[in-house]
Amino acid sequence: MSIGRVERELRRKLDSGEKLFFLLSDPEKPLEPDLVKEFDDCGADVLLVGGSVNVFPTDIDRYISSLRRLGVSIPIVLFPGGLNNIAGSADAILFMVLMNSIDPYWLMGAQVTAAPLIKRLGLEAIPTGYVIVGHGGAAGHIGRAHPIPFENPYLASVYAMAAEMLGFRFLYLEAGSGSPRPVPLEAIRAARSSTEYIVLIVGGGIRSTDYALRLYEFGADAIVIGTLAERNPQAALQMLSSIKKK
Ligand code: 1GP
Repeated sequence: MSIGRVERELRRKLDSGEKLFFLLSDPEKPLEPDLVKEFDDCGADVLLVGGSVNVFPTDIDRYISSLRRLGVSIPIVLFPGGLNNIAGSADAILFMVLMNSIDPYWLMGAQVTAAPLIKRLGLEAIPTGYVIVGHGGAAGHIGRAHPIPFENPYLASVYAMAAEMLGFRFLYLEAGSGSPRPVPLEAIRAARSSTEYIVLIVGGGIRSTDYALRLYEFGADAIVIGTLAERNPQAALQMLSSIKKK
């Protein structure tokens, strides 16, 4: 499968040494379009939309068109919490396998059901291994994950190796939205040192700029910020500008 426009642009930025910042907006309680515009103007690289149980694709399309009307130009990538999160007005979709789910639905059932829809909508699919670490939050619960324990971060390496061997181009290590603890640095190191080209995304419970910067030092390519942007947008904007200054 060829690499699409969104992924190409992200890879170009990574090749030039940039650290990527993904803003997450949950369409059930979306970030205000004006705020998303501020993040866009400050250099956020992607707006992830999704992760919701209680939305229809039409809600997501309406949200995206309100962002575009305001001049938000950042790539909008779906981060699907289920088939109900697949909306045609996005630029791309993280086409994910929840690698440590114990439920065949999240390992292959959802994907085979979603694939023809994604094709019909003409969405760019970004093949992504999704791995729940520690707390896991709602994603871990809905996805029936068997999380990597916080105490055994080295286990991230075996998922990372398998992801790369299976041909995933992205790996997303997820502590869960609103997690009391983020993914441990050692898990990032373990995943990074056992892979060659995979784009490593880390999210869940990231609250401080110091920790965000350390995640990149340990090998993350992109971090995802949701809760902080909702609760303390100024702190999240400051985090973004510190990351982009480095
Ligand atoms: C959740 O990784 C994302 O899927 C973001 O988590 O809401 O804790 O920033 P937070």
